[in-house]
Amino acid sequence: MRKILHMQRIIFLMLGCGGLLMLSGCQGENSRLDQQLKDERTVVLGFAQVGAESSWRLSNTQSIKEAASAEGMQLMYINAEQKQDNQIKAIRSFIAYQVDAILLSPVIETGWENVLNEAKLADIPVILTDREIKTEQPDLYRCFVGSDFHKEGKMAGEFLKKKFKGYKEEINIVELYGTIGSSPAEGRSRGFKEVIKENPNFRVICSRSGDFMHSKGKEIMKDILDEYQDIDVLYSHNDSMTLGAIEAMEEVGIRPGKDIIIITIDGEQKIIDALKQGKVNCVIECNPKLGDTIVDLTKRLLKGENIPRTVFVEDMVFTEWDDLSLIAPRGY
Ligand code: GZL
Repeated sequence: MRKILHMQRIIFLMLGCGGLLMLSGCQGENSRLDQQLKDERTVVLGFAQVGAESSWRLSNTQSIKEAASAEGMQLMYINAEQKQDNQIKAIRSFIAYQVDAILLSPVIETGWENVLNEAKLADIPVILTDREIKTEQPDLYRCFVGSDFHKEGKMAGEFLKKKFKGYKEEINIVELYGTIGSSPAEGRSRGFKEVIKENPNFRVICSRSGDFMHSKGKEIMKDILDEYQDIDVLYSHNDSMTLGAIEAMEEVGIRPGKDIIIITIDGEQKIIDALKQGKVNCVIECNPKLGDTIVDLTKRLLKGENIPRTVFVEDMVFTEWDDLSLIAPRGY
């Protein structure tokens, strides 16, 4: 009976999520589903991903898919296209299907109590991957795996202090903000401002959201360059927006990395190449390859082991002062 129920749930879920749902490794899913029906022990994970907005995100998704596949876990991946409603729908579908665990990268920090309480009532554990939530109910998720965004912001501020050590003039800073209300954008902004406030000549003259996207980063930087003539620094919350901003600068004859100092976060290959070309001055890495850690923690959780509440991954800093030939290929 349970096996038939299993098949019904799979069909329900695939219909329920429309085109957004992809069973990772879709090729030959019928044989895979047959296998799943045969093997009651296959762990099924529901993964509500933010979207596909940046190279970082694509690498993060791939890392989780590969790690789940390597462990023989079935991963139901849903690309929420940066909409919280899509993630909430996805979580409800995972609950209906009775997945073993839910992986959630919450597009923004708030608005999760109702649906995560439904997961709790269904006795389905939730692991937060990459981004965090703000809640008064700590038992809504079991673990967060990702970067320390506040620390990333502080590292960006520390570079700026070093870069302009001894300067007395006013330093005008433009901030390209990530998705408003997301934990990476909030943390990166807070950490950066905590550090630079120690230096009275640092001034953030403009802060606008490019939603972590290349196209919006370029569009907003164009507008800012029209409005402000005396920009010394760009602090950008991710490389996709930075690459768009560099295009906007070069289109009007501004030399990125020279006329405007650039600090950016993620560490994708294209931005490391720009650092090597002198177009960027500091790259704060945000490691997207969380898959192995997340799958290991999920396995331990499902075995009934206690797992840590927070697992921060290590992030490196690459600056114009480093031997850039030592940077290994980034893979994203
Ligand atoms: C950070 C992640 C951010 C990346 C962006 O962990 O949530 O979202 O910095 C991505 O590239 O869009």
